[in-house]
Amino acid sequence: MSERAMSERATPRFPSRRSLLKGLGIGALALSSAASFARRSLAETLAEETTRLPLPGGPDTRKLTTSFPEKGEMILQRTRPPLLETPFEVFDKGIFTPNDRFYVRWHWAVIPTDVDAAAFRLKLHGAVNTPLELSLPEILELPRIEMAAVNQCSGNSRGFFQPRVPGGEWGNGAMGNALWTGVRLKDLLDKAGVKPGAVQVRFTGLDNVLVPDAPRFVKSLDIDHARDGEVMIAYAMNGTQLPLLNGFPLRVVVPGWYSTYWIKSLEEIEVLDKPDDNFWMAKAYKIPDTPGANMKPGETGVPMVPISKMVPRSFLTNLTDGAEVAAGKPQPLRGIAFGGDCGVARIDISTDGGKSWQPAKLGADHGRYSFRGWQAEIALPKPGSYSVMVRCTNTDGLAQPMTPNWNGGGYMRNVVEETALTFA
Ligand SMILES: Nc1nc2c(c(=O)[nH]1)N[C@H]1C(S)=C(S)[C@@H](COP(=O)(O)O)O[C@H]1N2
Ligand SMILES: [Mo]
Repeated sequence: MSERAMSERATPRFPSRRSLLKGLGIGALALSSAASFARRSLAETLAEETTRLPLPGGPDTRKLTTSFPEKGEMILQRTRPPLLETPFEVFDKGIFTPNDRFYVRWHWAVIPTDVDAAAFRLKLHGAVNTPLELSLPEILELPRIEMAAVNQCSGNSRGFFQPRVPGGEWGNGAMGNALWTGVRLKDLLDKAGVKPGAVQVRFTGLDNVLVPDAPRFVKSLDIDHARDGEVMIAYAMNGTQLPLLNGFPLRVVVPGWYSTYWIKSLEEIEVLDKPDDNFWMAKAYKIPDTPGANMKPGETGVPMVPISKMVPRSFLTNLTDGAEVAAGKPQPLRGIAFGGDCGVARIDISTDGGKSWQPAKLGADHGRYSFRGWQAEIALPKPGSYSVMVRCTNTDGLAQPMTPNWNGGGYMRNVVEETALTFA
């Protein structure tokens, strides 16, 4: 029996939630972590098919895997802890990225492989009047919000950096868009009563380090950000419970910010009365404090700041690099875009290297943090090679740059994408 079939058949550990969820419109939210790991050997996992994903200097191909619980075919970057990339063609199929194709990234190898939903408690403590320990049913009873938002790794597209930089060598598939359902972090903080003098809120998940001296992966947000009414604790993704690998049973969603802050399998929220100086806040995930987080390779003395808001991006999804299309006929183009920390104002297309641009038609608006579809048509009368450029300008007036940024972390790439086409 396949792993998917096994996990679908497994008995939910928490059957009473069904009545609780009636009327919430989340029928499939089973609140059980029935995913199963390690049914295949590592060799089997590694011996699967490959896909083309050329990076400057190589490799040109990546392994595909279907061996991870609750996941369909994914690009295998690393087995343990799992780094799974969404194959790019998935983004052509819709504005929402299906849960079983949503990318996966964990820092440390000890990740939750089974969560007892009935015993699970979310703890909220620190600089609060009343520390809380909330069960999942208690959380499900709180006012519920829903929001479409892009989850993108800070290092999405890192593999395209030149010169290359160390880290997860992602193509463009370390991103995804989902409809998140959950509760406002603000409501939880208000329930506990934040004490005066609180400055930040720290999130810790169920994952842990393998070597005892390593710093657990924890991240913090400033108290005002945590209380903005948009930061949420999500228990559902695209209408069903979170896949275990994407943070079952609860994860932080920080709309418009890079996903490093979106702590998965959230177990603990701590209100801090001094700024968090742990490794992951003070040392890691720092970017040059320059426009576009850009610096020169080897440059020294560049002031660094924590990564935060996302920047606009756009992609052509119906044609891949090197595709052959018919000359003299209208050629439909379509794709996806997002504004970063605000909406998409416009998408423009160029077939002459950026000299002239034509506007694309925007698809349905699912909110400013969501992917937005776009469509256009080009007609190139003569056979030859052309490249199609797509540029997003967000509602703050920020447009994608024509030249790639560079920094040692491989963060925040958002150069205008170019797709080479042959018209024959
Ligand atoms: N608990 C926990 N949460 C985490 C991480 C982690 O290692 N542990 N990694 C973060 C990073 S860097 C990314 S890119 C996203 C990835 O989210 P996903 O796996 O659901 O796509 O999770 C974030 N939340
Ligand atoms: Mo990330």
